[in-house]
Amino acid sequence: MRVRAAVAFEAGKPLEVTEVNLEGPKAGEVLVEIKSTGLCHTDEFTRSGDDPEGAFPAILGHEGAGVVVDVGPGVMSLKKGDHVIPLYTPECRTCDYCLNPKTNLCQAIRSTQGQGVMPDGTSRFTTLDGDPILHYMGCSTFANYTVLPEIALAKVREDAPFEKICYIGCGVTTGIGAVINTAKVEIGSNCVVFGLGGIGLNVIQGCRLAGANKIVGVDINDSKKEMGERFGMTHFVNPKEVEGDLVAHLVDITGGGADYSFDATGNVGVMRTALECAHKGWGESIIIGVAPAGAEIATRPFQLVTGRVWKGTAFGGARGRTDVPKIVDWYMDGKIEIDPMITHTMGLEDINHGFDLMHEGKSIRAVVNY
Ligand code: NAD
Ligand code: 022
Ligand code: ZN
Repeated sequence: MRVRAAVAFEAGKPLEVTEVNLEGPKAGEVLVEIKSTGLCHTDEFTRSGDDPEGAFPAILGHEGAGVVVDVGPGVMSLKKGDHVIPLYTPECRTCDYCLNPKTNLCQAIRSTQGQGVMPDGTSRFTTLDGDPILHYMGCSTFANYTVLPEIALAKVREDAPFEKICYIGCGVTTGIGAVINTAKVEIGSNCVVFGLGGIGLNVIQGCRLAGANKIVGVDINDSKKEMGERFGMTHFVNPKEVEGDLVAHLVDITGGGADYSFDATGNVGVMRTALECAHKGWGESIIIGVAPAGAEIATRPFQLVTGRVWKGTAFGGARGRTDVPKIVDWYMDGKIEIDPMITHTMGLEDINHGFDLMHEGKSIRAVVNY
C-alpha cells in the first residue's frame, strides 16, 4: 500500500514528507494506522547525523499511538481495531531477559531492530522506485501506517485520546518509570531532577505521585521553572545563578543530600553533579539522559565507597506490554497529567518545524496528528 511518511534520506537533511510503499504484515507482525506521533530527542539525534549507528534512508519516530489494521500469520494477542502504542523496548515474555524480573531489556529482536529491519531481516518500507527504506527503533511512527512486531505493541483502552497518549510511548513512561521502577522513590524522599524537559517534567510528576517531600528542579533555562512548579517541583535552581559550588548548594537545600537524583539532560558533567549531590550513605542517582557517542562519566570512587549508588534506566525500566496500559489508565483517571506538556501540535507537513522548536528549547513536546 501507499503511505505518507516523513523520510530521513540523508544525515543532516530535513525530513522529506512523501509517499512510500509499505508491504503488509508477515508472520508475527502487525499493520498499524498511526494516528499521532510525538517528536522526541533521539529522532533528531539520528536525523542530524550525530547517531553513529544511524543508517539511511529511514523512517524515524518512536513515540506514537494508533489502531491495528491487519495482523500477520500467527498473531494471537491483537486483532483489527485494537488501539495500540508502539514500543521501542519490546516485551516478548519468553527471553532470558523478560524472565528475569531485574530488567526490562527484552532481547528477542534486539539485533534486527538495531539494524533497521523486521525480525526476518527485511524492511517493509520502500520508495516508490522500489529502493528499501529502513525502520527505526522498531517503530517508524513518522508514517501514517507502519508495520511492527506483535511483541512491540501495547494494547490500550479505546477511550484514551491518541493525540495525548502517544507521549506515553517514550517521554511519560521514561520519566515516571525512572521514579517508580528504577529508583523506587519512597514517601517523604528528597529528590533532585536535572533537566526540566520532556523527560525531567515527567520525573517531577513521578516524584509527586510517589509522595516525595522536596522535589528540586535544576535547569539552566529559567523559562522551565513555571512548568516544573505545575508538575510538583518545590524548589528551582539555575546553576548559572549559583555562586560557589552547585553540589554544596543542592546538599544544603535537600538537608544533607538527595535520597534520589535524576539526570534528564544527557550531559556527563551534569551526571557527576547528580551523583555527588546524592546523600552520603544511601543516596541513589539515576542516569536517564543519553550522552553523545563515546562520552564517559567520571567521579571519585570515594563517592561510591561512601554509599552513593549510580544507576541507569532505559524506557524507565518499564515492561511495555504490561506497564504502558497501566500508565494510560493513570492518565485517564487523572493520576498523572499529560496535556500541558504537549505544547505544540501540527500536521506531518510541518514536522521539520517541530524539530526547530525542539532545538530552540521552545517546545516540551510537539505532536504530529495525521
Ligand atoms: P529536553 O531537551 O526536552 O530537556 C533537556 C533539559 O535539560 C532542557 O530543559 C535543558 O535546558 C536542560 N539542560 C541542558 N543542559 C543542562 C545543564 N547543564 N544543567 C541543567 N539543565 C540542563 O530533552 P528530553 O526530551 O527531556 O530528554 C532528556 C534526555 O533524556 C535526552 O538525553 C534523551 O536522549 C534522554 N532520554 C532517555 C531515555 C531512556 O530511556 N534512558 C528515554 C527518553 C529520553
Ligand atoms: C528514547 N531514547 C532517547 C530518547 N528517546 C532512548 C534511546 C536509547 C535507549 C533508550 C531510550 C536505550 C537504552 C539502552 C538501550 N537503548 C539498549 C537496549 C538493549 O541493548 O537491549 C536502545 C534502545 C533501542 C535502540 C537503541 C538503543 C534501537 O532500537 N535502535 C532501547
Ligand atoms: Zn524518546
